[in-house]
Amino acid sequence: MPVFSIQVYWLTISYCYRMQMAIRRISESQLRPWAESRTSLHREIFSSLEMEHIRRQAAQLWDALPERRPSNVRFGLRGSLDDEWILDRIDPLADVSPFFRDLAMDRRLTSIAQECLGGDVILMKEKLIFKPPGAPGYGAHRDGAYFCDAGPGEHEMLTVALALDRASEENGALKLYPESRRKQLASPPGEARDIAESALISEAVFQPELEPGDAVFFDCSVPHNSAPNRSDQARRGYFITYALAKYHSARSRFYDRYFRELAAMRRNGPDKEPCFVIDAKGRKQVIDPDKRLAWHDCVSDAGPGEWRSVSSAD
Ligand SMILES: O=C(O)CCC(=O)C(=O)O
Repeated sequence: MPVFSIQVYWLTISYCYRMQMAIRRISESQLRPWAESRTSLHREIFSSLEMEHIRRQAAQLWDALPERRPSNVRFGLRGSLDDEWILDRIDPLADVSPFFRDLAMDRRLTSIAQECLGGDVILMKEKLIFKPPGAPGYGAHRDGAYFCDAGPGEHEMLTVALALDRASEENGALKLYPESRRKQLASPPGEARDIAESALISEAVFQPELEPGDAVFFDCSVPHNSAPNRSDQARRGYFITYALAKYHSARSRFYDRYFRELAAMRRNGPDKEPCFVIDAKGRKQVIDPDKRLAWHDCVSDAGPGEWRSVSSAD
């Protein structure tokens, strides 16, 4: 082998080694208690039988919802790895799906949320992320940067990510950085609410592999991100955010702003058609780009609404 090639070879090996060393993974057993890390992992909250039913309900809801088009801000619109626009989530869904509303209020979830937050909670927001094959990852951010305007402080809300499908590194499982939650981390240009990916490169990452029915809880100060789904199956997760019950109008305050912001972005943004959706059977369909909807047309009559609080007496 010529000397030059040997040098390149060693440089490559040592670079890869350094990058490997730079990624510090926190294992499940190393995860600190909630008070310290504001992150907590719970296995098998729901049984496999229950999860089968929940997955079926998710598939039916996705295929049944009308108005599934990019101008409907209820659906998350994202650029796929193939450079196409896809709809990858429903946010919110409690007003159109009694099943998912009841699931978000299930005592097995709310009791953990109450214990973590130290008081009664309300359902502040929820979304069903489908993350079909080829869907991009989510950029690094703290939920607090997006949610705090609704009232609660970042330690007065938490998000639970309930796995509907197995979540792994390959299909873009959630990555959390609990040890970095108090750090000032640089933002990327143009979005002060996000965190530059480069700021997290040497931070300790907690990326639990989740089985359906497992859930990870984290408060709104914990930085997180995820990679694209590079597998050939969807990686669905139900992300539910609870807030302390004293912020009883946090839900409507949050969604009011969220819908307005998204509607403005989609109205003024570049032409996003054609747009595709992957149906529950994995088939790709083009979405008909007909009339645009105003944000208030996108939610049912009940609207995202305000929700009764869940008290320990429930
Ligand atoms: O589902 C994912 O891949 C990540 C979602 C996420 O980070 C979020 O919704 O805040």
